[in-house]
This record gives sequence, C-alpha cells and structure tokens, in this order.
Amino acid sequence: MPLVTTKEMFEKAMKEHYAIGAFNVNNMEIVQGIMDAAAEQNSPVILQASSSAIQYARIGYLMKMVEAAVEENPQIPVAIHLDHGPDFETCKMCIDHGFTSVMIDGSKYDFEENVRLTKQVVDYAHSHGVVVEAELGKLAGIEDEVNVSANDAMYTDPEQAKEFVERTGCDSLAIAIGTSHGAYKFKGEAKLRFDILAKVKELIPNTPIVLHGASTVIPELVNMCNQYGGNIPGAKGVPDEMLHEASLSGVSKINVDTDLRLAMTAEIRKVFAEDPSVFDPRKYLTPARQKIKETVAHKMKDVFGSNNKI
Ligand code: TD4
Ligand code: CA
Ligand code: ZN
Repeated sequence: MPLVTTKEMFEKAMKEHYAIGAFNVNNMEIVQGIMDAAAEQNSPVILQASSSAIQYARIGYLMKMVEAAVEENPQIPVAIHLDHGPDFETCKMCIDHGFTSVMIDGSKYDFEENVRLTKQVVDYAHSHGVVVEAELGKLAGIEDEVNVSANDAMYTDPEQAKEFVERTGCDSLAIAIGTSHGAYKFKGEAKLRFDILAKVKELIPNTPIVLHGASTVIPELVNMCNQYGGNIPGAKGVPDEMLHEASLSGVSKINVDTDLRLAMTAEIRKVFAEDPSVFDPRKYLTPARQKIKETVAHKMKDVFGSNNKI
C-alpha cells in the first residue's frame, strides 16, 4: 500500500469508535519503533513531523525513511502529516514533497485570520490530493512560543467550530478541551472538558476531531528517567482511561510526542547509568527503539483501540 491520506482512516475510525495514534518522528529509530508496533498490532498509523523536526531530520531524509517504512510494511495504512504547520509556505513545501496530510495551525491568530489562512492551505492541499487539519482554540502551556496559562487557555467554542469547518472546508479539526503539550499538563487532577467534545460532535458529527497534547506522561517512564539521573519532577499527563474515553467519544486522532521522548530517554539513561563504558550508539539506541515500540503498541491496543483495524 502506498502512503495514504487520513480520509479513509478517519471514516472507518468514526464508524467503529476508535482513534488513530499520530506519533511525532525525528529520526530513524523513532520511525522504526512506531512502525514495528503498527505491524505487530495491525494498526493504521500516522507519522507526523513538526517544522522543527523537519529542520532537524531534513525533509529528504524524512521522506526516504517514510518511504522505507511503507515498503517494509505494505499491509499497514500509513499517513505522513505535518504537525503544527506555522504558515502557508511550510504547508506548501510539505505538500510538494509528498506529505499526504498537513496541519495549518492558525490558532495563534484571531478567528477571521485563522479562517483565511486555513482556507488558503485547504485550496492548495485539496488541489494536490492532500488533506488538512486545522486548529481552533488555544491549548494551555507553551505553544507557538506563546505561554498560555491554564486559566487563559481558550477552550474551543462548539458553535464557532461549526462555522469554522463550514467556511474553511478543512478535513479535520484540533480542539482545545484541557490538554496541553509537554510533560506538565496538570497541576492537580487531570481534567478534560468532555462536555465540549460532545457538543462539537453534535454540531459537526462528520468532522474527525483531533486531540493534541495527549501524552499520558507515563509514570513508569518518568520514574525511570529520574532513577537513572534525570530531573523531571512532578510531570503529569492525560491518564489512559481519559484517552480511551476520548477515542470512544468521537476523537479520531490522538497526538503523542512526549511519551516517545520519555521512552527513548529512559532507556538511554538506563544503559549509561548501568554501564558507563558503553560508547557504541547501537548499544543504547536498540533498547530505546524497543521501548518506543512497546509504548506505541500499548497505546494502539489498550488505549486507542486501533489494533486489527487495517
Ligand atoms: O502536536 N504534538 C507534538 C508537538 C511537538 C512539537 O515539538 P517540536 O516543535 O519540538 O518538534 C502533540 O500534540 C503532542 O503532545 P504531547 O502530549 O505528546 O506533548
Ligand atoms: Ca496552536
Ligand atoms: Zn500539538
């Protein structure tokens, strides 16, 4: 199977009430770990790269890795998606390089400018067979170099979401219901506004909904990092049960980056702490890749329900 857009993936996911994991990739071991999990679980998968990931890995290398992943796993539906596209030019560059999906993140602008920019990307993308994710509302935490405090975080207004989707023609919509990027999502109890999600689904039932900032910040991984010399105190994410509920309630795409960073770092720290004489990168990148695979497989099978959905 060649690379696919997310269109059919999301249609099936909405019908059968599960979510597809979108995992951020930065290098070969991460791509391989995610793909090994998708192959083991017979799960569709979205590989996504932010513009800083593209700068890091370089777009030519990135596309060749994705191409290799598809060639090695022809039975798995794979989409390659731009995460948080900051402007039209970046979206265009990705479309021109063969991305099957792009996100234009106009959430830092006012409503009208977000509509204008999103529509501009939709027009170009659709004329090239590419689908578009847009965002409405602001996630708490650091995003777009803006630090939004939890109280000022702007939950998505469901009525606005309906107008936004109608006016832009975007294919999927990221909404803000209380999640945030990174390892520090909640000071106290984790809390998501499932009531807002329900209202959005009522008004735009056919639009796939995307949840950003959805890492669990898996406690075992945080503990492992800290046990082997790390310093990540008080980290907290979205519990598996909430993500499971989201995947049953009309969320079709769940974004995960932080948990992969933690998995990779925990294993590398462990190897170094246990044997300071190691300097062969394969000695620490092999267990790191394996941990990414296990982390992704757990999400597909036990949380998102995308296993055996190819
Ligand atoms: O969109 N994302 C991932 C964003 C990461 C981008 O960071 P860089 O610019 O440094 O590449 C998510 O929604 C993931 O959320 P998470 O809960 O995993 O932090
Ligand atoms: Ca945003
Ligand atoms: Zn995000």
